[in-house]
Amino acid sequence: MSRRSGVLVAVLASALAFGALAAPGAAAEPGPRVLRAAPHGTGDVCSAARPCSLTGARDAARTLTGRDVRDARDVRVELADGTYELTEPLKLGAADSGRAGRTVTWTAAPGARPILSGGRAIDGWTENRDGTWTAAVPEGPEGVTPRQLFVDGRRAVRARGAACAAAICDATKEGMTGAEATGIAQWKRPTGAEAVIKVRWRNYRCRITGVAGDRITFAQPCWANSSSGTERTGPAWDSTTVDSARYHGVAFFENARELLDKPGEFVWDAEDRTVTYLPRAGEDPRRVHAVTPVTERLMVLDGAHDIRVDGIGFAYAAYHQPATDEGYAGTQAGLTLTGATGPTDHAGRYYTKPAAALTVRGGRHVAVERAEFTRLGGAGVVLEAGTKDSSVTRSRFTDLSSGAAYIGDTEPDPRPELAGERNTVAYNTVRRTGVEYTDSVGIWAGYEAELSVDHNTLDELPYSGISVGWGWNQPEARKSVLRDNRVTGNRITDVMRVEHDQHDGGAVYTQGAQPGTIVSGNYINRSAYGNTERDGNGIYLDEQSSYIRVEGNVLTRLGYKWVSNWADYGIQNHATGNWTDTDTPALAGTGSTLRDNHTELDRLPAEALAVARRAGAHPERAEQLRPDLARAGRATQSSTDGEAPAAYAVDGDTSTDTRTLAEPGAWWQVDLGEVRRVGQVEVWNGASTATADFDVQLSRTADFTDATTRHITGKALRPTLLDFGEGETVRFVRIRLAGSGRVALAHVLVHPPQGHRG
Ligand SMILES: [Ca+2]
Repeated sequence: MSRRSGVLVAVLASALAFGALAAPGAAAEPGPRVLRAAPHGTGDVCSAARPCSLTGARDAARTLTGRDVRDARDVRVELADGTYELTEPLKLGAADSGRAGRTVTWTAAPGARPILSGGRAIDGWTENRDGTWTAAVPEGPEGVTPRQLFVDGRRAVRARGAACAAAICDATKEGMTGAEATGIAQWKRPTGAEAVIKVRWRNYRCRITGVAGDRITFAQPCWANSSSGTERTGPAWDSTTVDSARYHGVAFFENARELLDKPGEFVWDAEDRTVTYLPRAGEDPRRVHAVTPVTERLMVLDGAHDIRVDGIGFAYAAYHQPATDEGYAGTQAGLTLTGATGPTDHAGRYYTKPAAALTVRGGRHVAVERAEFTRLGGAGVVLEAGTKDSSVTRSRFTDLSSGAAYIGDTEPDPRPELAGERNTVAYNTVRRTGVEYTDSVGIWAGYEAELSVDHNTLDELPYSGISVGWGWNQPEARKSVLRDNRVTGNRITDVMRVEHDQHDGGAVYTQGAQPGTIVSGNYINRSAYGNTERDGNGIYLDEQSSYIRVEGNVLTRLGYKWVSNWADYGIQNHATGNWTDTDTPALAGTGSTLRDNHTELDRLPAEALAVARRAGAHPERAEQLRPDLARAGRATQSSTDGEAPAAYAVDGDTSTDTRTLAEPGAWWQVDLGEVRRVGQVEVWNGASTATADFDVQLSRTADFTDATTRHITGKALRPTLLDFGEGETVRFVRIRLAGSGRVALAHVLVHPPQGHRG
């Protein structure tokens, strides 16, 4: 194309875009004014041939939204395909908003998948003799301090070492011991490393600042905020600090050259300004595309209204706080305690949210649709500071260091303009979030009213799935704006994953009195799968959660209670018409009820399967339960300790446990009544007394002379699964200790082979 015709096309396109060719006097509604942006766009024409930058398009849009109400038009900014590398966020405010009922839409051009990126490429890798690669990291204007590294899109792991038990890494308010035993005393640069600690639902990460003999000290205020006595968390919360009795050691130290020993790990050296990476098989230093997140927020809408953000990707946004001396003193759900001082408060009003790629503050009618959030160092999206009537829908969140969506604020009784109201999070897919900050949740909401969390799919999460409400019954929090929230039709699978060692959560978690709130039609399958602690609840109405209805949910394969309302000050909660394969003790909340629930199921009825399949962002298959032959059998055990009879393992309720006396060869068994074909046995360990190092025996005869025996080393899980393929033809199933001790079991299921009725 000649230069001249190119200019002509540009002029035509821009004329079309501005609607200048519309027939004079046409009665039809004028179409939107269209502006176009591209990754390398410049100037202010904003046409297809001469696209603008993002800020250029924003500034051009300001002149088009119409200063005069009669002149108001919709404006559409179309982003061409490609990666928009941002060194600062794209900021939209009141001046960038739709006026007089009009909307400003930021959208992907037809067929395009534009991505806003906060990443910086790390290249110029050189190979070292030991097989690692090293690259120099340039000083960026905002300081490039790689905390995450993505190699060809795949997250590398900050080099991490082994766990260190509390007996060695003994923590106090001043720091901890263990420098000698862990080898840290000999590390070349221990002050680049962090200790990663998990206590119950909390996660802590503090950088080492000094090593003296066996003693290690940490950055402040990180360590002080991770310790007891701050008076800035709940009164009972000092039982979950790093210096508490519940601290059980360091999960791992990370980011030291001495820890770099597994393919896919990297280490950042702040003194040399280098990244060193141990490549995975098949990676070539001349060809890989390595990216580190640098820019913290990619899009910030502050005081904006009537804006749609549609079809845009957000990648490689950073979250700087954890790399500073603030570190990451996790309080709950991905929020942290920051600052060396702060108001005394027990209700979590001053906790700090994680940084998010897309931040909406004080928004009105902001709609985020079909966005893709991936490979982030922090969270996906935050709607806060009184954002109302706004939504995040049909978006995908994958591979995020923190949670996907944080909606609302932590002030229980804000001024009306600062209250979060009528927001919607619906039809999103949240998968593998909380990769680094394992206390974070998929979708969090603070003090919201009329919030709808509907038909989201959440999968593979370290802690709770959806968390709505705040306050822990503290006096500061009892008067709150929480009300009329809806958690409906979500599909939540594989949450509270065992390997992350975070406890005391659930697929759906609530706090606070929330009149009019309903949790219904959700499909929840597998929480704390394999854990032996009392943790992985289905729907967890924690503390003063009150006036919440739990109706028509399907809850299967849970580590603990299908619904939990343990506090007598969590009042008037009502669970009815739910389907589950376990049972739960009566709700402890004053005036709370369990009524007409379908419990202890070993098959889901068609109605429950239909609810399960409908849940989530897309219809999906639901896991049918397998028939249980043990349920109709006769259970016995070698002895019984107190009120813990053998029948508790075949009662269909994982919250009741059997228990024998401590004795040599203690056993529990079930007689199926007749010879049956057995394809699988599930052993669910007792919740408070664990069974370990035992044989599972299948036999045709009561004397077990012909038994098939499998030995399990270590503790049973919840559950330990034993597969017998096409099946063993047997009548008795026994669990027998190899040594001396107790057998304590929550549940033993005996299934026919897949596809058999037994
Ligand atoms: Ca039981």
